[in-house]
Amino acid sequence: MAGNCEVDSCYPDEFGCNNEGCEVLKDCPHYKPAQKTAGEQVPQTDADEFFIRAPWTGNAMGLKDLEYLASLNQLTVIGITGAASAGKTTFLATLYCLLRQGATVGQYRFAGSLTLTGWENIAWYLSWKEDNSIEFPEHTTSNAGRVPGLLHLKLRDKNNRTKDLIFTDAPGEWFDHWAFNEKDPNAAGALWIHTIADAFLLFADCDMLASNQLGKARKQTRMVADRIKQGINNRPFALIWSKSDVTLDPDIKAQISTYITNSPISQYKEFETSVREGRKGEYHANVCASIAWVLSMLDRDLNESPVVISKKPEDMFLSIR
Ligand SMILES: Nc1nc2c(ncn2[C@@H]2O[C@H](COP(=O)(O)OP(=O)(O)OP(=O)(O)O)[C@@H](O)[C@H]2O)c(=O)[nH]1
Ligand SMILES: [Mg+2]
Repeated sequence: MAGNCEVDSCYPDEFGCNNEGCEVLKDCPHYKPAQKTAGEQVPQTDADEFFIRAPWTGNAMGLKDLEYLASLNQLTVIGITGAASAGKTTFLATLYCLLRQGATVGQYRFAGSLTLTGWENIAWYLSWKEDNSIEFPEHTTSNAGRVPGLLHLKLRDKNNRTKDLIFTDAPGEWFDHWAFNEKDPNAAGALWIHTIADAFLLFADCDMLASNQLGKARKQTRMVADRIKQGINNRPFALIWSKSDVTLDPDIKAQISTYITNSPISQYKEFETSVREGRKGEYHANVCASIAWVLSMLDRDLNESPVVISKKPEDMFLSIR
């Protein structure tokens, strides 16, 4: 049961009724307000039962919200994958901080987000603190609110073409389970991401690979890569060497690269990234470049838009003569 509703993925206490659309929750056949157990008082106010909420809170989205968003725009879902602590959430926070400072993703610029609070929640850790220190986002847990947290970005280019991207910020444990057993119930979320994502970023943790945990890190990276490659078809697959500020033996990198590319992948590329900007800002540039590459690969598969002879070629409707 999701929150106080019998219907999976309906969150009446956060968004109002998603399923029946009831404005008065107590009229909803599926709504079950929290029960009092012996000795426990569940405060109940009118506002708990009579409320109309905005369709989003700005927080990371859940699956139901994805339906809402998908009904408005064509979405590109980027599956963020990799073992626990591989640097996935920090990468997303870095991407957001860079866009916030005006960085571009290829020809695209930041043009909005329905999950600004969700982005700010993770980017806050990296943002400037009085003592000039950097903190890292918290470990993404399997039981924290909605998982995977879906983070939305709208990008726009000079010709006003827009892209709606969804990034899946999932707990690394899901991929650890998935790597060992595809059918593990704890891996269902990883399987879902694999099914619906339009492209994948796999995080290889340079810090762990450079440590005495090399064996474990290498095995995890290879196993998740194998899973991603199953049924990947034409979907782009980027390997992100996360935490590249930590020096990693090039031979170890070459071994992992060779392993992943030993069977053909139609669209594959590697990027070195870090929360630190690196020499001449290369690691930060690569954060944006990895997403730009994914978008360019996905655009390659699209048909060219027809040329419209008109003063306003970007608007097909106004172009009708
Ligand atoms: N040196 C270095 N350490 C990093 C970097 N990014 C993350 N870390 C470290 O790695 C830890 C985990 O980073 P997260 O971004 O939370 O990793 P995650 O993949 O989201 O982890 P889960 O949520 O547990 O799956 C952080 O707490 C930092 O200690 C980086 O760019 N460089
Ligand atoms: Mg995380």
